[in-house]
Amino acid sequence: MTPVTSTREGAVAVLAFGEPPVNSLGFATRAGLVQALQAALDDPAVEAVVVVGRHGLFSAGADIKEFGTPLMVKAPNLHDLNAAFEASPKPVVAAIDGNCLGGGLEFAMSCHFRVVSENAKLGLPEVKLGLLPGAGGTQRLPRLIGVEGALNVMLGGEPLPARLFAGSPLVSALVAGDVVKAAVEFATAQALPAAQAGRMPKARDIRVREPNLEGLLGFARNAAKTAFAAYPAPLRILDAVQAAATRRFEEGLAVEKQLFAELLLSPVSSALRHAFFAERATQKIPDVPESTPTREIRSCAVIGAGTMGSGIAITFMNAGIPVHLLEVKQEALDAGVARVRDYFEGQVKKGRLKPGQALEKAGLLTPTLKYEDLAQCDVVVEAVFEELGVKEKVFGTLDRVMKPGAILASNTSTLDLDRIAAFTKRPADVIGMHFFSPANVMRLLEVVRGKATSKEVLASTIALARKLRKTGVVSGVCDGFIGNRMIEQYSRQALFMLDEGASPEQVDQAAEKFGFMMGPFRMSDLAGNDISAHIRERRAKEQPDLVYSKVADPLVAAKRWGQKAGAGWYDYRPGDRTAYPSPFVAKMIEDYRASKGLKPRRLDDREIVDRLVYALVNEGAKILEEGIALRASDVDIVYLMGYGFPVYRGGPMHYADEVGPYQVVLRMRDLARNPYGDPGFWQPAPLLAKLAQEGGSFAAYDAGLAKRAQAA
Ligand code: T1G
Repeated sequence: MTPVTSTREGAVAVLAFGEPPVNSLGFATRAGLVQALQAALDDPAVEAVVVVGRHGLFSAGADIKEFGTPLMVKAPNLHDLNAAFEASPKPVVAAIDGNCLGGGLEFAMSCHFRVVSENAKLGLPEVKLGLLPGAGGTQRLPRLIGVEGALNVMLGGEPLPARLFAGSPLVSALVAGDVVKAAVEFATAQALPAAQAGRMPKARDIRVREPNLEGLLGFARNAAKTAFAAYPAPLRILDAVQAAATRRFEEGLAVEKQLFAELLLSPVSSALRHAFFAERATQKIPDVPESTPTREIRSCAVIGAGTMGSGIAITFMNAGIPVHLLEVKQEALDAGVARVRDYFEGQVKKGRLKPGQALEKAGLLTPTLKYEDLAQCDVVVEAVFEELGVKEKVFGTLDRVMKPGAILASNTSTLDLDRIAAFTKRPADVIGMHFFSPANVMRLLEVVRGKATSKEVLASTIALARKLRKTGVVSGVCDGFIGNRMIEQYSRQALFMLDEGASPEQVDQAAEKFGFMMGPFRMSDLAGNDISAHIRERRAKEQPDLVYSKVADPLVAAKRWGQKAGAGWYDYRPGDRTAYPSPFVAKMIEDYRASKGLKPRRLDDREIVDRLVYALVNEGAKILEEGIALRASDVDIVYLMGYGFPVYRGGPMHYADEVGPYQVVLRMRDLARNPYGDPGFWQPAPLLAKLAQEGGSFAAYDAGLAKRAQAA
């Protein structure tokens, strides 16, 4: 289908435009629209024009896939498109339904009138991509709805219900029902008479009236500097709006163009656009086409009512899926049920749920001590102790009890899923669903694909993740899958640096200055030092040659499990989550260094950050070449959504691309000169060394994925 078709309703030409999935304004659509408008202007029988998006929406804006390519600016670009429609001597009415976002709304604002469905959503989400509306939005929107409203739209970046703008020049008419029919009637009854009377409303002709401009902008600037310190776009939006309010339209447009060009080239925008596509790419599994049949999930069972189990139960309940929650002891079951109940009561207290809704959700929970009660559930998620013997018992029982076709999922965070699957006679139905704590909050779900996992079960689990409002990232089977395997190397470097002379707070501060939500030691105190110690013990047995610092052993001996124990790497005070540097820990580290004959040295922030981040990059490259992760961008999503990596840096692999694999490898050579710890670890992964040598990138590696999948 061509990007634009033109039909006639009496003297009104109706231009229907757009290509699936979101009618983005790529070159073909822009050229088609300008051509169709010109044809309408050349046709004496046409007196007015209506322009409408296909597929039930107007447009999601510029085609982000064109960014960084010549197509993005190829004439007619978005400015040409908007200028053509705004200059039309025949009135143009935009008929808006569904999403009308970004460049789509900028296009609509260049039309003379907008007839908008009451179900439509209008927005300028560019700020979420590290950009500003770059096709006149910063100049037209303040003219149509005022400075304050325009700032809320542009700084918030959210699609907003069109009814919020009813009564402003942005919405000429808010309608129910068929928006095209309403727009044609509006064109005939209102737009034409206005045009004939010489009143052709153009946003550009409206003067911005904001008596308290400086105050408003000053307040917004301070807020932006505090809340978005690492993001340049909000401040540039304020600069562009200031130009809209104080300068002529064309001058303001020139300011906007300049600021947009700057932001487009910024590393932050590159990172945010990468993250946008990376999240969507995770849903594509080369050998599991979208047409793969999936099993319907109408009910679920959760084994284990501990912190994870109750969090997983809440996750399913929030998605409206009934849950059977099983424990082996009444007391543990009661504690789990109480955790679930407290959560929903908390949601009511926070005003996120009405009491009736909370009751309805709570009604989805059926606690039980009997496996037989689970038999008819469509999926069961095991969340018991991280020990293979315990998993064996559970899966042996599930294999006996669950109906044929039930999906048997393990929430294991590190154990070998293939061995777990082998505890059953139906390994094709076994898969890993690794939730991140708190399970009902963290959006990341590692979907662990075992050797025997069927494509149908994999596709069903990825679809289930979406239903649970999670981003499912497929991982192969290895110790720690993607996230925990990489965090292991990150943590090893953190501990080595304590041995060598750093303090926990110094390492954490350096990491948090880089942008991590939490440094390694604060994160360990939150997750529980007992858990990391247990994994270290197991690993030390399974991989005796893996060098570890033992500096943390006294911490474990002293049961300083972290926040939950009121003491960990830091000291904590009752009711206060502040992490206070701990004299106990300082002495513990000092004693450990002495016992190893280590003379502490100064480590600067750069060394701390490079060792932490490049440990992730090097391990991530190994995970990629082993086929554990499908893409480098999948690894990035794991780190952005599961481990607090700064989104404005795009994830560890994107960050390595920004620095350049060549520079990363060069730096790793420096780090390998340090004799302490595990210099051999800094041997670049073969894939990383190859990219460095060939001037390649992880992004290019990902682009080659489709070809590799075909060749495989
Ligand atoms: N350009 C190109 N592709 C896009 C796109 C866009 N603007 N928006 C979505 N897609 C793709 C997406 O990658 C996915 O592809 C598919 O559409 C479905 O998306 C000059 C510079 C509209 C709310 O930021 O917020 O205009 O995975 O899974 O959940 O001022 O898409 O199928 O291959 O998200 O129904 C500003 C971004 C652009 C809007 C729909 N606009 N999009 O959500 O589907 S910059 C945006 C969204 C701009 C001008 C500036 C959402 C959505 P694939 P999806 P969804």
